[in-house]
Amino acid sequence: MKKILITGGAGFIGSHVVRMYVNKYPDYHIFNLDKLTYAGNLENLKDVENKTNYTFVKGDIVDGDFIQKLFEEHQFDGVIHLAAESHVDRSISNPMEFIMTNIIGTVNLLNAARYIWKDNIEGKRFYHVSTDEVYGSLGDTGFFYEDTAYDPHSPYSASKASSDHLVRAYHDTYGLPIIISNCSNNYGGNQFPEKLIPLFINNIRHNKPLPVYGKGENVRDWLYVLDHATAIDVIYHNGSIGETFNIGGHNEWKNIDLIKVLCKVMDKKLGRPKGESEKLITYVTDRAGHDLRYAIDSTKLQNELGWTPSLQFEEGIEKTIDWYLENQEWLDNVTSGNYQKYYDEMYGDR
Ligand code: NAD
Ligand code: TDX
Repeated sequence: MKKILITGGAGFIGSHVVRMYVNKYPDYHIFNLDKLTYAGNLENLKDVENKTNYTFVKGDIVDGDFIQKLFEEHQFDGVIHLAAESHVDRSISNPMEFIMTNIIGTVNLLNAARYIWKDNIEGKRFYHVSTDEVYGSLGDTGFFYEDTAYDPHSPYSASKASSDHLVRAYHDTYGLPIIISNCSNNYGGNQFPEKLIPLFINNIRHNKPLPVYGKGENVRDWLYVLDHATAIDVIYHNGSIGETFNIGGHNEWKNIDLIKVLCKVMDKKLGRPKGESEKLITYVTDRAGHDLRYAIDSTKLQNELGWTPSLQFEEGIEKTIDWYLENQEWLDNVTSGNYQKYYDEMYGDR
């Protein structure tokens, strides 16, 4: 039985990847390693927690000794590395956590994989999940390609860029069998409501202001989270060692236009008069170093590995809103306590 370590599996994207792997590959044993920060939530995985091919391990990737022992004990055949501090605004107020987890944590995993695979790399894989934000910001036109030069602007994207470079360096220097993907903005169920879409769905639900940064003119390329999970699966199994793949939906939205769609669909779902939720839109101080536009060209992934996104945005956003409305208890649980304190610090003066 192959042993696959998925890091950050209790988070948003990780939980969808863990579920897919546990159900799709009964001949793999999936180990989910997660520190359970504010963003990690085992409720996301209730439906797979009793499966015989699944094990949860609580632990911190920053703890190098612990990681080394874990790898020695289980002799993993593959790693899919998603654990990270992932929210740009938090990286602006507290960069150090991002440096520790995203950079040091990644190097600890690379060192441990290098150590246990030193005599045999046959069939082994270290898959590093990264973001399009490493490429920086685009103007009104153009796309990010796999060979676009890195130009990160936030502590978050700089820490992810740094981890990408280190992963590549371990391939070039030590021959570690790595693969990297850089994906655009994900949306879907189980996303912590600090990111734009679940935050605004939750605020509309509570009739709270919708804090639009700047003029709302920044553009993001949105991909449904299950399409990202499918891409990870295809790349993990069929991508060539040492390669990078861009993942994106060719689905660009100006923030303000996307927010208006959210408001319209929420009005319909909540039985509110047309235009009611839009009244909650509040323009606030822009995010520092706010990237104007992200747009991914995923032609390589489509041509070489045959992956395409399965959902149109209109369908995906409707499914997403339905998920949050059907899982209001999940939303209430994650928005209490710790999160509330963070929220007040973040938006209290805006
Ligand atoms: P998330 O914040 O929802 O989840 C991160 C998970 O990592 C959490 O479960 C958390 O507990 C865990 N974690 C954090 N620090 C840890 C540590 N030190 N040790 C062990 N576990 C730790 O993030 P996400 O949105 O699911 O993103 C997952 C990955 O995908 C990240 O690497 C992120 O950079 C990348 N990514 C995200 C997006 C997006 O739109 N969300 C897009 C492209 C790439
Ligand atoms: O309250 C808000 N108001 C607002 O206008 C928030 C939270 C965001 N925004 C804007 C900022 C961005 O232009 O919405 C856009 C999306 O913001 P986020 O959801 O914070 O995502 P982004 O900064 O684009 O980064 C996301 O995509 C790439 C993820 O958080 C990263 O983890 C991923 O790597």
